[in-house]
Amino acid sequence: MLSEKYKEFTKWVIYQIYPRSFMDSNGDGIGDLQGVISKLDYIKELGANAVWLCPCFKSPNEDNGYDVADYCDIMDEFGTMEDMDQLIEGLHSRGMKLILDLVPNHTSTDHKWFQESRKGKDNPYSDYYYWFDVPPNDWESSFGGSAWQYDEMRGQYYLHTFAVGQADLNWENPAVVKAMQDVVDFWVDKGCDGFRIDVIDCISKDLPNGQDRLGPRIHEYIRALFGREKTAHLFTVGEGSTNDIDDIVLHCASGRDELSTLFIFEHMECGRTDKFTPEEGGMRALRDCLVYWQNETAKRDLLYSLFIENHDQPQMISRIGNDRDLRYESATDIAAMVYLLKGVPFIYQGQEIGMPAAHYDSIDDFDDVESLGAYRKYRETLSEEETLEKINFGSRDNGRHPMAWDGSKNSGFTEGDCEPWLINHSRAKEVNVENDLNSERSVRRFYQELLRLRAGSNAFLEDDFEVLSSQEDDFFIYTRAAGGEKWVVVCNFEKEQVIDLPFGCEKPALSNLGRKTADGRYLPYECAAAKCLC
Ligand code: TEU
Ligand code: CA
Repeated sequence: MLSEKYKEFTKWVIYQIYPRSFMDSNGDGIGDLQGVISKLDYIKELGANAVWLCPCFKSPNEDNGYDVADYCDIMDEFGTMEDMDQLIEGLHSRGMKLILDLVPNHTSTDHKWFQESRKGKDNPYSDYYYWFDVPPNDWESSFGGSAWQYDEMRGQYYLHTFAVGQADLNWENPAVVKAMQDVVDFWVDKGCDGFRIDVIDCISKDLPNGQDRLGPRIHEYIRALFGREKTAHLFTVGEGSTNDIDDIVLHCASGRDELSTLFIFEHMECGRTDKFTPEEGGMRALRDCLVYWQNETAKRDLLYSLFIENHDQPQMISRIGNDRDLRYESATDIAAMVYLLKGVPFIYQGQEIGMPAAHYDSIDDFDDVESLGAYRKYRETLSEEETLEKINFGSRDNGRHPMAWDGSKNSGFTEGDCEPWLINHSRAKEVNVENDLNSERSVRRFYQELLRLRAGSNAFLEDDFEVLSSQEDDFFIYTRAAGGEKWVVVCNFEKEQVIDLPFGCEKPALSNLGRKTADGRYLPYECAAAKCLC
């Protein structure tokens, strides 16, 4: 059984916002906090009760805010601290929570700590980062090239696991631990209810001798941040890279005083062999992956994070569904597969209108530092056309185009004459909030109904989870139950087929194509959830 605290968190429904691309309030082509404030009712009406904001702190934006230059100040383009206070107030007055994105592994090289540190070995900030006369290993940056960068001023190399402008902090230095605790406390005092923690598994390193990137002191550092009296109530979701259940237990078991949950990314690989290469059979793969993690986390009373997309991933429906003529069906079917399971739902902006992946014919239309690095790498061996195919398939920009609110020139994202900071989504004229709401088949209305159903019955929060389909089936059937009430969820895959059930059911309370019965002939990507008569 989940602990009481974790069970409470399964009632949270978290809407993830990429502020740069969500809503621009002042016509400069860049989304901002006032834009977010103007859409709080839109988010609440969806059925979400929490917002996770991707980093909104001062930053030169080499990696769109994941290169923080001041953790306790707001990015100029996004607004001011007054705007942030107003946002917190706007959320809390609606009974909603705020989750901020903490980036403890690295700072921007513009951060004062780095600017001081590079001045020399006797500077008080000297040991805030990893400095070596000669790179101690051949680690590569996640965005391509060496992870070691020579700094002229200091005359030494520093470590950057990500972009050159993202210098890794040295957590071995107690002053760094203290500084990051102060950042957390600053935001807790402001009313922040939780954190998503960027690459949390990276913060401990085995340098200079170790070859493993994941160092031995990780648990100690996480507790220093979140195992304190002041922080124990927070909801914390770590972004890690582990798929090892024992490792996840050590981070997330209740009583460890570390994290509430970790994102497990295994299902992101469904429908691809690597980030830039597609693979068949994605729906089956997604089902099997979800089943595995439901069972493993339930056995260990871990809180699981239910997510389909985020700002680092192209849209799932384009990878494993049919994002052309069955876009509505696949978007809603995948939502039913995932969000009626046990865990905390996260919904990424645009997912609620079935936004597909975008497509462009020129590399000039891409911005993301990872995509540009991958482009250079693939271009060494592939043609321009083959390379662009890969970049379109895997680019992080897919989820970062301006949110499409309507079909106007700049999709209702900005009213100014400025071009949006990133080119409009290539399908924004067709797929946008206005069109979705005007359609008989609205993905957003389906999400609303789904979240209402989920919030309305304990069956969707408790442990009881049973799978009725087999791995050979091209559909997914599972049940959820609590307190004598049992629900069945049926999600068909690509083929039209008859699906039988071993028990009778009420008329489906949720269905993407208006089904009258839970069993019988299912169209491609048709789904239903119904109360069982057993
Ligand atoms: O991403 C962490 C991470 O490991 C990425 O390399 C991720 O696997 C990649 O984006 C997938 O393509 C986090 C943030 O979510 C990402 O936006 C940042 O760029 C990165 O950390 C550095 O802060
Ligand atoms: Ca703006």
